[in-house]
Amino acid sequence: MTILSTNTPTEELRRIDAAHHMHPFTNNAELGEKGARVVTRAEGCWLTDSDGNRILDAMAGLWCVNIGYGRDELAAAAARQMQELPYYNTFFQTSHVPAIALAAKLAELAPGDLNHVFFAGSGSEANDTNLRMVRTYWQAKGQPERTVIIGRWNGYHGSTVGAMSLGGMKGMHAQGGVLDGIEHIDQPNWWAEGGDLSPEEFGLERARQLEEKILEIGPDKVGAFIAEPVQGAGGVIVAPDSYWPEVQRIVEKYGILLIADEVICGFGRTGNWFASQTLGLRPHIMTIAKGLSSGYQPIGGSLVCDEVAEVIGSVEFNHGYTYSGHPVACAVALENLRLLEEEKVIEQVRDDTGPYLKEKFEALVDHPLVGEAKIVGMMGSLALTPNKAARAPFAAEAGTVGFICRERCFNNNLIMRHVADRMIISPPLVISREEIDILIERARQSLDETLVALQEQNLMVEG
Ligand code: PXG
Repeated sequence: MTILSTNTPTEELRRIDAAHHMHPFTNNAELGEKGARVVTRAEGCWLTDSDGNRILDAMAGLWCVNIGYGRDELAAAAARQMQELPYYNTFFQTSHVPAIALAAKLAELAPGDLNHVFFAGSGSEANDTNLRMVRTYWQAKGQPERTVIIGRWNGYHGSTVGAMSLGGMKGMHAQGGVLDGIEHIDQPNWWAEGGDLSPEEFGLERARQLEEKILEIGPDKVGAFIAEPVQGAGGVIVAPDSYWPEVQRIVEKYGILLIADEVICGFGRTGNWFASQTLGLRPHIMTIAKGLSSGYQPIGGSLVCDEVAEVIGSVEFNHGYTYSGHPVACAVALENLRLLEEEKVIEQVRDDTGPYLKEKFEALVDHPLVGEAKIVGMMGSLALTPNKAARAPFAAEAGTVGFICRERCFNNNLIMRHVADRMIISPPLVISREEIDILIERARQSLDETLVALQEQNLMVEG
Protein backbone atom coordinates (compact mmCIF):
# COMPACT_ATOMS: atom_id res chain seq x y z
CA MET A 1 0.00 0.00 0.00
CA THR A 2 1.21 3.53 -0.80
CA ILE A 3 2.31 5.60 2.16
CA LEU A 4 0.14 8.69 2.26
CA SER A 5 1.27 12.07 3.50
CA THR A 6 0.31 15.70 3.16
CA ASN A 7 2.48 15.67 0.03
CA THR A 8 0.32 13.04 -1.68
CA PRO A 9 -1.54 14.65 -4.61
CA THR A 10 -5.05 15.77 -3.70
CA GLU A 11 -6.70 13.62 -6.36
CA GLU A 12 -5.06 10.52 -4.94
CA LEU A 13 -6.14 11.40 -1.38
CA ARG A 14 -9.68 12.02 -2.60
CA ARG A 15 -9.82 8.75 -4.49
CA ILE A 16 -8.71 6.71 -1.49
CA ASP A 17 -10.96 8.69 0.84
CA ALA A 18 -13.95 7.94 -1.38
CA ALA A 19 -13.02 4.27 -1.59
CA HIS A 20 -12.66 3.62 2.15
CA HIS A 21 -13.82 6.44 4.39
CA MET A 22 -17.48 6.79 5.36
CA HIS A 23 -18.09 10.42 6.38
CA PRO A 24 -20.60 11.42 9.09
CA PHE A 25 -23.82 13.21 8.07
CA THR A 26 -22.83 12.87 4.41
CA ASN A 27 -24.20 11.32 1.25
CA ASN A 28 -20.98 9.45 0.58
CA ALA A 29 -21.84 8.59 -3.02
CA GLU A 30 -22.25 12.28 -3.88
CA LEU A 31 -19.11 13.23 -1.98
CA GLY A 32 -17.20 10.50 -3.77
CA GLU A 33 -18.10 12.08 -7.12
CA LYS A 34 -17.02 15.54 -6.01
CA GLY A 35 -14.12 14.71 -3.69
CA ALA A 36 -13.63 15.94 -0.14
CA ARG A 37 -11.63 19.01 0.72
CA VAL A 38 -8.53 17.67 2.45
CA VAL A 39 -7.28 19.86 5.27
CA THR A 40 -3.59 19.46 6.00
CA ARG A 41 -2.56 22.11 8.52
CA ALA A 42 -3.98 24.85 10.68
CA GLU A 43 -2.74 27.82 12.65
CA GLY A 44 -4.79 30.30 14.68
CA CYS A 45 -8.04 30.73 12.74
CA TRP A 46 -6.62 29.56 9.42
CA LEU A 47 -6.75 26.19 7.70
CA THR A 48 -4.52 25.07 4.85
CA ASP A 49 -5.85 22.50 2.39
CA SER A 50 -3.97 20.01 0.25
CA ASP A 51 -3.98 22.46 -2.68
CA GLY A 52 -2.31 25.12 -0.54
CA ASN A 53 -5.39 27.34 -0.09
CA ARG A 54 -5.56 29.33 3.15
CA ILE A 55 -9.08 29.30 4.51
CA LEU A 56 -10.55 31.36 7.35
CA ASP A 57 -12.30 28.88 9.63
CA ALA A 58 -15.32 30.75 10.91
CA MET A 59 -16.67 27.51 12.43
CA ALA A 60 -13.73 26.66 14.75
CA GLY A 61 -13.74 23.16 13.27
CA LEU A 62 -17.07 21.84 14.52
CA TRP A 63 -17.65 24.69 17.02
CA CYS A 64 -14.81 23.47 19.18
CA VAL A 65 -11.39 24.99 18.55
CA ASN A 66 -11.98 27.85 20.98
CA ILE A 67 -8.29 28.51 21.68
CA GLY A 68 -7.39 28.40 17.96
CA TYR A 69 -5.21 25.93 16.09
CA GLY A 70 -1.52 25.25 16.51
CA ARG A 71 -0.97 25.73 20.25
CA ASP A 72 2.28 23.98 21.14
CA GLU A 73 1.38 24.09 24.85
CA LEU A 74 -1.43 21.62 24.25
CA ALA A 75 0.77 19.30 22.20
CA ALA A 76 3.38 19.44 24.97
CA ALA A 77 0.78 18.68 27.66
CA ALA A 78 -0.35 15.63 25.67
CA ALA A 79 3.21 14.41 25.13
CA ARG A 80 4.10 14.84 28.82
CA GLN A 81 1.01 12.96 29.92
CA MET A 82 1.55 10.16 27.39
CA GLN A 83 5.02 9.63 28.73
CA GLU A 84 3.99 9.72 32.38
CA LEU A 85 0.70 7.82 32.31
CA PRO A 86 -0.86 7.37 28.86
CA TYR A 87 -3.90 5.56 30.16
CA TYR A 88 -5.50 4.45 33.30
CA ASN A 89 -9.14 4.11 34.18
CA THR A 90 -11.20 5.66 36.92
CA PHE A 91 -13.33 2.57 37.63
CA PHE A 92 -12.82 0.16 40.52
CA GLN A 93 -11.79 2.68 43.13
CA THR A 94 -8.84 4.19 41.28
CA SER A 95 -8.14 7.74 40.17
CA HIS A 96 -5.31 9.72 38.64
CA VAL A 97 -3.95 13.24 38.85
CA PRO A 98 -5.23 14.68 35.53
CA ALA A 99 -8.82 13.61 36.23
CA ILE A 100 -8.65 14.89 39.82
CA ALA A 101 -7.16 18.20 38.75
CA LEU A 102 -9.61 18.74 35.89
CA ALA A 103 -12.61 17.87 38.07
CA ALA A 104 -11.50 20.42 40.65
CA LYS A 105 -10.87 23.08 37.99
CA LEU A 106 -14.30 22.55 36.45
CA ALA A 107 -15.96 22.82 39.86
CA GLU A 108 -14.16 26.15 40.31
CA LEU A 109 -15.23 27.52 36.91
CA ALA A 110 -18.81 26.25 36.84
CA PRO A 111 -21.61 28.45 38.16
CA GLY A 112 -23.73 27.67 41.22
CA ASP A 113 -23.11 24.37 42.95
CA LEU A 114 -22.17 22.37 39.85
CA ASN A 115 -19.28 20.95 41.83
CA HIS A 116 -19.05 17.43 40.43
CA VAL A 117 -18.17 15.95 37.07
CA PHE A 118 -18.81 12.62 35.40
CA PHE A 119 -16.41 12.32 32.48
CA ALA A 120 -17.21 11.00 29.01
CA GLY A 121 -15.43 10.88 25.67
CA SER A 122 -17.82 13.18 23.81
CA GLY A 123 -20.92 15.31 24.11
CA SER A 124 -23.13 12.45 22.91
CA GLU A 125 -21.77 10.11 25.56
CA ALA A 126 -22.26 12.79 28.20
CA ASN A 127 -25.90 13.18 27.22
CA ASP A 128 -26.35 9.41 27.41
CA THR A 129 -24.92 9.67 30.91
CA ASN A 130 -27.44 12.41 31.69
CA LEU A 131 -30.34 10.32 30.49
CA ARG A 132 -29.33 7.44 32.71
CA MET A 133 -28.36 9.68 35.60
CA VAL A 134 -31.74 11.43 35.66
CA ARG A 135 -33.61 8.13 35.80
CA THR A 136 -31.25 6.72 38.43
CA TYR A 137 -31.64 9.89 40.48
CA TRP A 138 -35.43 9.67 40.57
CA GLN A 139 -35.29 5.96 41.35
CA ALA A 140 -32.96 6.64 44.25
CA LYS A 141 -35.31 9.39 45.45
CA GLY A 142 -38.19 6.91 45.54
CA GLN A 143 -39.96 8.40 42.51
CA PRO A 144 -39.10 5.82 39.84
CA GLU A 145 -42.07 6.81 37.70
CA ARG A 146 -40.38 10.13 36.87
CA THR A 147 -38.78 8.77 33.72
CA VAL A 148 -39.85 11.14 30.96
CA ILE A 149 -37.36 13.66 29.65
CA ILE A 150 -38.56 16.58 27.58
CA GLY A 151 -36.36 17.97 24.80
CA ARG A 152 -37.03 20.29 21.87
CA TRP A 153 -37.64 19.85 18.18
CA ASN A 154 -34.57 20.98 16.22
CA GLY A 155 -32.44 20.63 19.33
CA TYR A 156 -29.18 18.69 18.92
CA HIS A 157 -27.70 16.59 21.68
CA GLY A 158 -25.55 14.13 19.75
CA SER A 159 -25.64 11.00 17.65
CA THR A 160 -25.68 8.05 20.05
CA VAL A 161 -29.10 6.46 20.45
CA GLY A 162 -29.82 8.25 23.71
CA ALA A 163 -28.51 11.63 22.62
CA MET A 164 -30.25 11.39 19.24
CA SER A 165 -33.53 10.61 21.02
CA LEU A 166 -33.14 13.60 23.35
CA GLY A 167 -32.43 15.77 20.31
CA GLY A 168 -35.21 16.77 17.99
CA MET A 169 -33.66 16.38 14.57
CA LYS A 170 -36.41 14.87 12.47
CA GLY A 171 -34.02 13.59 9.82
CA MET A 172 -32.22 11.58 12.49
CA HIS A 173 -35.41 10.29 14.09
CA ALA A 174 -36.65 9.20 10.66
CA GLN A 175 -33.80 6.70 10.43
CA GLY A 176 -35.11 4.86 13.46
CA GLY A 177 -34.07 3.87 16.95
CA VAL A 178 -35.71 6.66 18.95
CA LEU A 179 -36.11 5.67 22.61
CA ASP A 180 -39.43 5.66 24.46
CA GLY A 181 -40.01 8.09 27.27
CA ILE A 182 -38.70 11.20 25.54
CA GLU A 183 -41.03 13.99 24.46
CA HIS A 184 -40.39 17.18 22.51
CA ILE A 185 -41.74 20.71 22.50
CA ASP A 186 -41.29 23.37 19.80
CA GLN A 187 -38.19 25.54 19.52
CA PRO A 188 -38.12 29.30 20.25
CA ASN A 189 -37.29 30.21 16.65
CA TRP A 190 -39.21 33.46 16.23
CA TRP A 191 -37.97 34.19 12.70
CA ALA A 192 -39.32 30.98 11.22
CA GLU A 193 -42.21 30.13 13.51
CA GLY A 194 -43.25 33.31 15.32
CA GLY A 195 -46.13 34.22 12.97
CA ASP A 196 -47.81 37.44 14.03
CA LEU A 197 -46.61 37.33 17.63
CA SER A 198 -43.97 39.73 18.88
CA PRO A 199 -40.70 38.01 19.81
CA GLU A 200 -41.53 38.48 23.51
CA GLU A 201 -45.03 37.02 23.19
CA PHE A 202 -43.67 34.16 21.14
CA GLY A 203 -40.90 33.44 23.67
CA LEU A 204 -43.52 33.11 26.42
CA GLU A 205 -45.74 30.94 24.23
CA ARG A 206 -42.89 28.54 23.49
CA ALA A 207 -41.77 28.41 27.13
CA ARG A 208 -45.33 27.68 28.22
CA GLN A 209 -45.39 24.68 25.91
CA LEU A 210 -43.10 23.15 28.51
CA GLU A 211 -45.72 23.58 31.19
CA GLU A 212 -48.44 22.23 28.88
CA LYS A 213 -46.30 19.20 28.09
CA ILE A 214 -45.59 18.56 31.78
CA LEU A 215 -49.31 18.71 32.56
CA GLU A 216 -50.14 16.47 29.59
CA ILE A 217 -47.63 13.80 30.68
CA GLY A 218 -48.36 14.25 34.38
CA PRO A 219 -45.96 16.25 36.58
CA ASP A 220 -45.11 13.16 38.63
CA LYS A 221 -43.82 11.39 35.52
CA VAL A 222 -41.42 14.03 34.23
CA GLY A 223 -37.77 13.78 35.26
CA ALA A 224 -36.00 16.53 33.35
CA PHE A 225 -35.97 19.11 30.59
CA ILE A 226 -32.92 19.29 28.34
CA ALA A 227 -32.04 22.21 26.07
CA GLU A 228 -29.17 24.09 24.53
CA PRO A 229 -29.04 27.66 25.89
CA VAL A 230 -28.52 28.76 22.28
CA GLN A 231 -29.33 26.06 19.71
CA GLY A 232 -26.20 25.42 17.70
CA ALA A 233 -26.61 22.71 15.08
CA GLY A 234 -30.24 23.79 14.70
CA GLY A 235 -29.00 27.04 13.14
CA VAL A 236 -27.82 29.29 16.00
CA ILE A 237 -31.31 30.02 17.26
CA VAL A 238 -31.28 32.69 19.96
CA ALA A 239 -34.48 32.60 22.03
CA PRO A 240 -36.40 35.84 22.68
CA ASP A 241 -35.52 37.44 26.04
CA SER A 242 -38.80 36.31 27.60
CA TYR A 243 -38.09 32.60 27.03
CA TRP A 244 -35.50 31.46 29.56
CA PRO A 245 -36.88 33.17 32.69
CA GLU A 246 -40.23 31.51 31.99
CA VAL A 247 -38.60 28.10 31.43
CA GLN A 248 -36.69 28.51 34.68
CA ARG A 249 -39.92 29.35 36.51
CA ILE A 250 -41.71 26.29 35.13
CA VAL A 251 -38.85 23.90 35.86
CA GLU A 252 -38.78 25.10 39.46
CA LYS A 253 -42.55 25.02 39.86
CA TYR A 254 -42.70 21.32 38.94
CA GLY A 255 -39.42 20.35 40.59
CA ILE A 256 -37.94 18.79 37.46
CA LEU A 257 -34.25 18.76 36.65
CA LEU A 258 -32.89 21.24 34.13
CA ILE A 259 -30.10 19.98 31.88
CA ALA A 260 -28.29 22.76 30.01
CA ASP A 261 -26.45 21.27 27.07
CA GLU A 262 -23.45 23.60 26.86
CA VAL A 263 -21.43 21.45 24.47
CA ILE A 264 -21.25 24.37 22.04
CA CYS A 265 -22.14 27.28 24.34
CA GLY A 266 -19.62 26.50 27.07
CA PHE A 267 -16.03 27.62 27.54
CA GLY A 268 -16.43 31.20 26.40
CA ARG A 269 -18.50 30.90 23.25
CA THR A 270 -21.13 33.37 24.51
CA GLY A 271 -18.70 35.72 26.27
CA ASN A 272 -18.84 34.03 29.68
CA TRP A 273 -17.48 30.70 30.77
CA PHE A 274 -20.96 29.25 30.34
CA ALA A 275 -24.08 30.44 28.53
CA SER A 276 -26.07 29.63 31.66
CA GLN A 277 -24.31 32.68 33.12
CA THR A 278 -25.02 34.79 30.02
CA LEU A 279 -28.71 33.85 30.05
CA GLY A 280 -29.34 33.47 33.80
CA LEU A 281 -30.06 29.71 33.85
CA ARG A 282 -29.63 27.57 36.93
CA PRO A 283 -29.19 24.03 35.58
CA HIS A 284 -28.85 20.96 37.78
CA ILE A 285 -26.74 19.24 35.14
CA MET A 286 -24.65 20.76 32.39
CA THR A 287 -23.32 18.85 29.36
CA ILE A 288 -19.81 19.85 28.31
CA ALA A 289 -17.39 18.81 25.52
CA LYS A 290 -15.89 20.59 22.47
CA GLY A 291 -14.36 23.82 23.89
CA LEU A 292 -13.35 21.95 27.06
CA SER A 293 -10.26 20.76 25.19
CA SER A 294 -10.66 23.12 22.22
CA GLY A 295 -11.07 19.90 20.25
CA TYR A 296 -7.42 18.90 20.70
CA GLN A 297 -8.55 15.73 22.46
CA PRO A 298 -11.94 14.01 22.53
CA ILE A 299 -13.46 14.66 25.95
CA GLY A 300 -16.89 15.48 27.35
CA GLY A 301 -18.68 15.29 30.63
CA SER A 302 -21.64 16.10 32.83
CA LEU A 303 -21.28 18.80 35.46
CA VAL A 304 -23.60 17.90 38.30
CA CYS A 305 -24.99 19.94 41.21
CA ASP A 306 -24.42 18.97 44.85
CA GLU A 307 -27.86 17.51 45.47
CA VAL A 308 -27.97 15.31 42.35
CA ALA A 309 -24.38 14.16 42.96
CA GLU A 310 -25.25 13.28 46.54
CA VAL A 311 -28.26 11.20 45.52
CA ILE A 312 -26.37 9.47 42.70
CA GLY A 313 -23.50 8.93 45.11
CA SER A 314 -25.77 7.04 47.48
CA VAL A 315 -26.24 4.18 44.99
CA GLU A 316 -23.91 2.35 42.64
CA PHE A 317 -24.48 4.11 39.31
CA ASN A 318 -23.86 1.31 36.83
CA HIS A 319 -22.45 3.45 34.08
CA GLY A 320 -19.09 4.52 32.66
CA TYR A 321 -16.84 4.54 29.63
CA THR A 322 -13.35 3.11 29.10
CA TYR A 323 -12.22 6.63 28.35
CA SER A 324 -14.11 8.43 31.15
CA GLY A 325 -11.49 10.86 32.46
CA HIS A 326 -8.82 9.77 29.98
CA PRO A 327 -5.57 11.14 31.41
CA VAL A 328 -4.24 12.60 28.16
CA ALA A 329 -7.57 14.25 27.36
CA CYS A 330 -7.80 15.62 30.90
CA ALA A 331 -4.25 16.98 30.79
CA VAL A 332 -4.91 18.71 27.48
CA ALA A 333 -8.23 20.10 28.71
CA LEU A 334 -6.56 21.49 31.83
CA GLU A 335 -3.88 23.17 29.76
CA ASN A 336 -6.54 24.57 27.43
CA LEU A 337 -8.45 26.02 30.40
CA ARG A 338 -5.22 27.50 31.73
CA LEU A 339 -4.58 29.26 28.40
CA LEU A 340 -8.17 30.51 28.11
CA GLU A 341 -7.92 31.89 31.63
CA GLU A 342 -4.39 33.33 31.64
CA GLU A 343 -4.69 34.89 28.20
CA LYS A 344 -8.07 36.37 29.17
CA VAL A 345 -9.58 35.01 25.99
CA ILE A 346 -13.12 35.03 27.34
CA GLU A 347 -12.85 38.59 28.66
CA GLN A 348 -11.63 39.59 25.22
CA VAL A 349 -14.70 38.02 23.61
CA ARG A 350 -17.00 39.67 26.14
CA ASP A 351 -15.47 43.16 26.08
CA ASP A 352 -13.71 43.59 22.77
CA THR A 353 -13.90 41.19 19.83
CA GLY A 354 -17.42 39.98 20.67
CA PRO A 355 -18.99 43.46 20.55
CA TYR A 356 -16.87 44.28 17.47
CA LEU A 357 -18.07 41.16 15.64
CA LYS A 358 -21.66 41.82 16.76
CA GLU A 359 -21.69 45.28 15.23
CA LYS A 360 -20.27 44.10 11.90
CA PHE A 361 -22.30 40.91 11.76
CA GLU A 362 -25.62 42.58 12.58
CA ALA A 363 -24.91 45.14 9.86
CA LEU A 364 -25.19 42.31 7.31
CA VAL A 365 -28.94 42.60 7.80
CA ASP A 366 -28.84 45.44 5.27
CA HIS A 367 -27.99 42.87 2.59
CA PRO A 368 -30.98 42.13 0.34
CA LEU A 369 -30.82 38.40 1.15
CA VAL A 370 -30.53 38.67 4.92
CA GLY A 371 -33.70 38.88 6.98
CA GLU A 372 -32.28 38.41 10.45
CA ALA A 373 -28.76 38.53 11.88
CA LYS A 374 -28.49 37.08 15.38
CA ILE A 375 -25.34 36.77 17.42
CA VAL A 376 -24.36 36.00 21.01
CA GLY A 377 -20.66 36.26 21.75
CA MET A 378 -18.98 34.21 19.06
CA MET A 379 -21.95 32.30 17.65
CA GLY A 380 -24.11 33.91 15.02
CA SER A 381 -26.54 33.24 12.21
CA LEU A 382 -28.10 34.92 9.19
CA ALA A 383 -31.59 33.97 8.01
CA LEU A 384 -31.67 34.13 4.21
CA THR A 385 -34.99 35.11 2.69
CA PRO A 386 -36.51 36.24 -0.62
CA ASN A 387 -38.79 38.66 1.30
CA LYS A 388 -37.65 40.20 4.55
CA ALA A 389 -40.87 41.97 5.46
CA ALA A 390 -42.84 38.72 5.28
CA ARG A 391 -40.04 36.63 6.88
CA ALA A 392 -40.73 34.32 3.95
CA PRO A 393 -38.96 31.04 3.25
CA PHE A 394 -37.77 30.24 -0.26
CA ALA A 395 -39.99 28.20 -2.58
CA ALA A 396 -37.05 25.88 -3.27
CA GLU A 397 -36.57 22.99 -0.86
CA ALA A 398 -35.09 24.20 2.47
CA GLY A 399 -31.30 24.18 2.27
CA THR A 400 -31.06 24.73 -1.50
CA VAL A 401 -30.20 28.41 -1.08
CA GLY A 402 -28.10 27.85 2.04
CA PHE A 403 -26.03 25.30 0.14
CA ILE A 404 -25.45 27.71 -2.75
CA CYS A 405 -24.26 30.34 -0.26
CA ARG A 406 -22.01 27.87 1.54
CA GLU A 407 -20.39 26.90 -1.76
CA ARG A 408 -19.72 30.58 -2.49
CA CYS A 409 -18.17 30.96 0.96
CA PHE A 410 -15.93 27.92 0.39
CA ASN A 411 -14.85 29.36 -2.97
CA ASN A 412 -13.99 32.59 -1.20
CA ASN A 413 -11.91 30.69 1.35
CA LEU A 414 -14.31 31.23 4.19
CA ILE A 415 -15.78 28.38 6.21
CA MET A 416 -19.28 29.58 6.99
CA ARG A 417 -21.80 26.75 7.21
CA HIS A 418 -25.47 26.53 6.40
CA VAL A 419 -28.29 24.92 8.35
CA ALA A 420 -31.20 24.82 5.92
CA ASP A 421 -31.27 28.45 4.73
CA ARG A 422 -29.51 29.96 7.75
CA MET A 423 -25.80 30.74 7.49
CA ILE A 424 -23.90 30.20 10.71
CA ILE A 425 -20.58 31.18 12.24
CA SER A 426 -18.75 30.11 15.38
CA PRO A 427 -15.13 31.20 14.94
CA PRO A 428 -12.22 30.45 17.27
CA LEU A 429 -12.49 32.76 20.29
CA VAL A 430 -9.02 34.12 19.54
CA ILE A 431 -10.13 35.70 16.26
CA SER A 432 -8.71 39.23 15.96
CA ARG A 433 -10.42 42.40 14.78
CA GLU A 434 -8.48 42.21 11.49
CA GLU A 435 -9.65 38.64 10.96
CA ILE A 436 -13.22 39.66 11.79
CA ASP A 437 -12.96 42.28 9.03
CA ILE A 438 -11.86 39.56 6.59
CA LEU A 439 -14.68 37.29 7.75
CA ILE A 440 -17.31 39.97 7.18
CA GLU A 441 -15.85 41.05 3.84
CA ARG A 442 -15.85 37.47 2.55
CA ALA A 443 -19.33 36.84 3.93
CA ARG A 444 -20.67 39.93 2.16
CA GLN A 445 -18.92 38.97 -1.08
CA SER A 446 -20.41 35.46 -0.84
CA LEU A 447 -23.89 36.85 -0.15
CA ASP A 448 -23.57 39.12 -3.22
CA GLU A 449 -22.54 36.16 -5.38
CA THR A 450 -25.37 34.07 -3.94
CA LEU A 451 -27.91 36.76 -4.82
CA VAL A 452 -26.66 36.82 -8.42
CA ALA A 453 -26.82 33.02 -8.60
CA LEU A 454 -30.37 33.00 -7.20
CA GLN A 455 -31.50 35.59 -9.70
CA GLU A 456 -29.92 33.64 -12.56
CA GLN A 457 -31.55 30.42 -11.42
CA ASN A 458 -34.93 32.03 -10.67
CA LEU A 459 -34.71 31.06 -7.03
CA MET A 460 -35.59 34.43 -5.44
CA VAL A 461 -39.11 33.09 -5.06
CA GLU A 462 -41.20 32.85 -1.88
CA GLY A 463 -42.53 29.55 -0.72
N1 PXG B 1 -24.72 18.58 22.35
C1 PXG B 1 -24.62 19.64 21.53
C2 PXG B 1 -25.32 20.91 21.90
C3 PXG B 1 -23.84 19.56 20.37
O1 PXG B 1 -23.74 20.61 19.57
C4 PXG B 1 -23.34 17.27 20.96
C5 PXG B 1 -24.12 17.43 22.09
C6 PXG B 1 -22.69 15.95 20.72
O2 PXG B 1 -21.34 16.03 20.92
P1 PXG B 1 -20.35 14.99 20.22
O3 PXG B 1 -19.03 15.33 20.85
O4 PXG B 1 -20.80 13.65 20.57
O5 PXG B 1 -20.42 15.24 18.74
C7 PXG B 1 -23.18 18.34 20.09
C8 PXG B 1 -22.33 18.18 18.87
C9 PXG B 1 -23.09 20.49 13.23
C10 PXG B 1 -22.57 19.54 14.26
O6 PXG B 1 -23.14 20.11 12.07
C11 PXG B 1 -22.75 19.80 15.61
C12 PXG B 1 -22.29 18.88 16.53
C13 PXG B 1 -21.63 17.75 16.13
C14 PXG B 1 -21.45 17.51 14.77
C15 PXG B 1 -21.93 18.39 13.82
O7 PXG B 1 -23.44 21.61 13.56
N2 PXG B 1 -22.53 19.14 17.86
